[in-house]
Amino acid sequence: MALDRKTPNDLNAFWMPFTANRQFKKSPRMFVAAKDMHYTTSDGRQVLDGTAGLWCCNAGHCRPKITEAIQKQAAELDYAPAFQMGHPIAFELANRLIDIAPEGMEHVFYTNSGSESVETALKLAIAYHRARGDGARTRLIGRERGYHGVNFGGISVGGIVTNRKVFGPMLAGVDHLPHTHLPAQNAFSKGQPEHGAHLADDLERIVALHGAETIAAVIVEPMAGSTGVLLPPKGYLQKLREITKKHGILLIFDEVITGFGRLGSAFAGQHYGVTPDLMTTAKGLTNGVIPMGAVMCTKDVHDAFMNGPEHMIELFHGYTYSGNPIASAAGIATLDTYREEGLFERAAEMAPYWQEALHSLKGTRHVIDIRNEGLIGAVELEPIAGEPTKRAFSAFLKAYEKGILIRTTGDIIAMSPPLIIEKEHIDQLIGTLKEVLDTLD
Ligand code: PXG
Repeated sequence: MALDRKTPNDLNAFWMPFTANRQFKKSPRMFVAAKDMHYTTSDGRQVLDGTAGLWCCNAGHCRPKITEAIQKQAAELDYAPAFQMGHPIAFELANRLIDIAPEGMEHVFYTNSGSESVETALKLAIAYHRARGDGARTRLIGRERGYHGVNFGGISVGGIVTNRKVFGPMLAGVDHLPHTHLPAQNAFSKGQPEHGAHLADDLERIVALHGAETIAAVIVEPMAGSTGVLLPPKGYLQKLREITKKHGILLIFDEVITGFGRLGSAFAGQHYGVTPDLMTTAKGLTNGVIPMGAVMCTKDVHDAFMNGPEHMIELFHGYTYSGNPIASAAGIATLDTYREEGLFERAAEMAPYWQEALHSLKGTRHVIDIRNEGLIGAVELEPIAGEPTKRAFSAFLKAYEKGILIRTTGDIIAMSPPLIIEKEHIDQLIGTLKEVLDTLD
């Protein structure tokens, strides 16, 4: 399909998110269709999706069940409020989510994105303590290199400097754990690295500094995706859980990327055997097709709010589109697709092949580390001296020309293909990436 408008000025109005706008608009890369593992470009090429869109199309593209559910719902009940009114499928989806969530998660609060899920979870954490008469617990602890979306709460607890430094002072009362990247000890680890569980002990230092009675919650990605795939060292998450529990601090897992099968279990909480008090999700919840997020929490968190007169609203928070009917229909059809096709199990089955293919890149030019877990992989490149990010961005452009879609962050290439990926796709993805790296300056 040709683009309707061809002059560069026609691309001007859309200020593209997280994009080198000027570079893009000089030589645009346009997708016009997608099916299963592939995108079709505006010049008619097939591009293998090595990233499941932006880590969200876990079941692949244009899956019939999801498409049909959206079409049907749009024709039947397009929109209905969720403030003081209900519609059945939002409840049905919540129950379905709890069915696959880690043991102990019992309630679902709907949002429209990962960023909103994070804001919701942070607010819930602070309000939870207040509701229990522990109102001094307002501090939030994030982690260096963490990504928790782009809203003010999320960038405050987040730890990616480019996402923070130009936006002013942000939330007060935030502190950060150290990140878990120890390349000197852990480079080229397959799966979880051996070293670094002790980094969780830094929480004790933070507690000693501020006083546990001022801390509401710790938020971490169980496996940090956006920053370039940093895995939790063995034992690290267990320690975080122990220390938070000991001090009455809520633990929030940001599962926006790790949720819905990416690691071979429904959620990272199950994969790593650690259950948080709250978890944030989005992306794979609707296969990325309709914006939707969800925060899940324990009975303890939820029930703390359920007091006072029954006619009173218990939590003054929510979005116009919380539990939107079409998004809910997409969510149910997505969960059906995951279940019917056994996609979480499939991710686990494919993971060893993925790991070996990925680590076959060891020794390739520029490669200084390779990391993997489930159907996630990262290849870290030696940056060009004085020009950080340039080498990986060149790799991204060349890869696209050669028919594969990868993501880069800094000088790290990240991949997270749809869970329907076949072995020959893995071979193509990794083989093409090797060709790209071999010919890169
Ligand atoms: N938390 C985590 C852990 C995320 O990865 C968000 C929150 C925010 O979600 P929304 O829906 O508001 O974008 C994310 C999003 C990338 C990439 O290539 C990662 C994200 C989004 C876009 C690109 O690493 N993660």
